[in-house]
Amino acid sequence: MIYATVSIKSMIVLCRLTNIMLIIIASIVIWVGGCVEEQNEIVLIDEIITPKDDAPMRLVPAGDFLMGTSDAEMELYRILFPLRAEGRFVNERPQHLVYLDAFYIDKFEVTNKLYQKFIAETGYPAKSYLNRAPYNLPELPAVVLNWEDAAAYARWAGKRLPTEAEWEKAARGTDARIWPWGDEWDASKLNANDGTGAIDGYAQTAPVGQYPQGISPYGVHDMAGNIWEWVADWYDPHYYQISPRRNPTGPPTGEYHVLRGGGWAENYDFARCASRWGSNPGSLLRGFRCAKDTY
Ligand SMILES: [Ca+2]
Ligand SMILES: [Ca+2]
Repeated sequence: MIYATVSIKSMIVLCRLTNIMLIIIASIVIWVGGCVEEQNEIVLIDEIITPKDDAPMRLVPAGDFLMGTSDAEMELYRILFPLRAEGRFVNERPQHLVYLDAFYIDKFEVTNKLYQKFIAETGYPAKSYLNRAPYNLPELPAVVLNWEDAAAYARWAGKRLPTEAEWEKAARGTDARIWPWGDEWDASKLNANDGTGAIDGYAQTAPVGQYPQGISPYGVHDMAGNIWEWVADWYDPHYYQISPRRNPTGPPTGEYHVLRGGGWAENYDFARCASRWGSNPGSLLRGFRCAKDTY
C-alpha cells in the first residue's frame, strides 16, 4: 500500500495525544469526585504457571484503559483501510474508558497438546475440535469451532474465558495502540494472511509464540493473528453505547459470542486490537486462550 507516511504519522501522534488527554481528564474527574480507586497493596507476580494445564499466564494490572476506536482514529482508518466500508467500524465505537480489576491471561493460545490432555482426562466429547492435518501438531493452537468447547476447557483448567474488555486490554495496554506492538503495521510480527507464508512463515496456523517481536505490552503472544479467539461475552455491535465503566461482562444474552484478534486467513484490519466480531461456529480460524482472577 502506498500512502503519505508523514501524514499518517502525524495522525497517529494526534490519536495518541487525544487518548492521553482523555485519560488525564478522566483521572481528574475521578479525583474531583472523590472516587479514587483503592490501591491494591498485594504484590502480584508478572507470570504464573497454572498447575492443571502447566500453562504460563501473564499479569494485567488493575486500572483504566481506552477500549474501542476514537473519532481521531477513524480519520486514520479512512486512509489505512480505504476499501473498508465505514460501517465496518461502528461496533468499535464510541471509544470509552474502562476500569478492570487485575487478572491473569494465558501467555499463549491453547495448543493441541493441552487440549488433548483435557480430553484425555475428562473424556469430553469435543465434536468441534478439529484434530486433523495440517492443524493437529502439538504446538499449534487448538482449532475449536464451538465457544462451548473453549469454555469447557477453561473450567477444567480452573480458569475462565477472558471478558472482551480483558482481552482488549491484554492486547493493547493503556495507550490505545492499534496493534499489540504499536501503531505501525509490520507483517513480520504476526501470522496473518500472506498467501503461501512468504512473509510470516506460515500459510495456515503457526506454533504458538513464534513472534516475540509482536507481543503485547504485557508480554502476551499472538493477540494479533494466528487464530481468532473466543471470549466470554455475547456479541452486541452496539454494546459500547451502554457498557458499564467497571469490569464490563457484555450483554446478558445474545445469538453469537465475540471473537477477537483475527486469524491466519485475515488481513491487518482484523488483526487490530479493537477489531471485534461475533459469529456462529464453522470455521478453521477459531481457538482461544484462558484468563483467571488474581485471588
Ligand atoms: Ca501467514
Ligand atoms: Ca490469536
